[in-house]
Amino acid sequence: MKKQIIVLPGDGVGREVMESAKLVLQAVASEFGHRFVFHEHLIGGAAIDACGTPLPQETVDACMQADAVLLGAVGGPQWDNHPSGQRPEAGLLSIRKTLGLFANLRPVKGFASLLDASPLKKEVVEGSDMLIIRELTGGIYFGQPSERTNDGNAVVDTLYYERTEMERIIDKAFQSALTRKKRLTSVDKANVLESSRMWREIVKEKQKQYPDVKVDHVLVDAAAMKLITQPDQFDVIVTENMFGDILSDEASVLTGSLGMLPSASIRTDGVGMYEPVHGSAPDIAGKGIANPFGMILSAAMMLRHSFGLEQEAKDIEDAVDTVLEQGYRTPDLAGAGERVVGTKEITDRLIDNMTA
Ligand code: GGG
Repeated sequence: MKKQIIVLPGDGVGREVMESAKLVLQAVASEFGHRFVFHEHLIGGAAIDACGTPLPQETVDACMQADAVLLGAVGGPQWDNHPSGQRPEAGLLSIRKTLGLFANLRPVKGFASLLDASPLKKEVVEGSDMLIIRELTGGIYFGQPSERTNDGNAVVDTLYYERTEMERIIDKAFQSALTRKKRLTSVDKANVLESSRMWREIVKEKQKQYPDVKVDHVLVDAAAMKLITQPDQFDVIVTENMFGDILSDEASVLTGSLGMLPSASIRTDGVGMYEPVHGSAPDIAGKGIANPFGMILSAAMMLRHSFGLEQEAKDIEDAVDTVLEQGYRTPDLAGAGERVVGTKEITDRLIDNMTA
């Protein structure tokens, strides 16, 4: 199989973890006789510096032609209050919107050997396995106006959703629930927000089409608490953009580190984009110690969802499991008695396991 993959390393640790994902994919390609051709393009702060915009048109054009897109991370303090007035994150939001990637799938599954890496009690974390589905192209991250008003003394952000935007993500969540335990938790803030009341109405309407799926409605504040006290209550969670962003970062505590979580941003058909849940981690960028597993597991999601390469994806996931069982850890996961190594070494050990 030959595939054209656009790589958007972005900023900070994005570049470091992307190198790891490319090495792993090259190892998969030679093991299974595939050809993955990587084309690198700019996004985020790196694109602001080079082109004055966080999302150059040539990056958009390349993504539209691609078989899949891999993204590292965007952002960093050097672009806060940048003279151009541009923010790196605008590039990420814009590429998601432009490609129509409305469904962000964030699987949260702990590796057995990382039970001790979570600050939560082992009996709480053990067995947690859920899929958070985050709406990705609407809500308060996109609504207009979003600006300072009243001579800078007031501010407005707009939470705007079209009914159809809610319907398609909720439908996707019901379909995903059917492939898992047939349990769906819809998270909203329907006691306060009109948008959440419409969201809840739509979930109830859709439920009629999926009678085999058991549905719970949980307010976002209660969901935040239950996520880390009773994670076994959840299988598929569906929620709007900002709630999903926050809850999935919180859920990473179950896996031991935010660096462990992959994600897939997809649409009904067409190109998908795969990126770790973590950001650019400016505090550790350039030190060679970033955890590459969220990025590598995102590459595995790409193989499965965009290319239908189930065995290849599983081999990567198994190799992550094995390297962790062998005791290798990046510093974010480290505990007593483990072999703490950097990004490059843990990637090499993972590849050794895949090709052994
Ligand atoms: N790899 C994810 C990333 O770079 N996150 C930084 C960020 O700004 N995220 C906002 C979002 O995911 O909506």
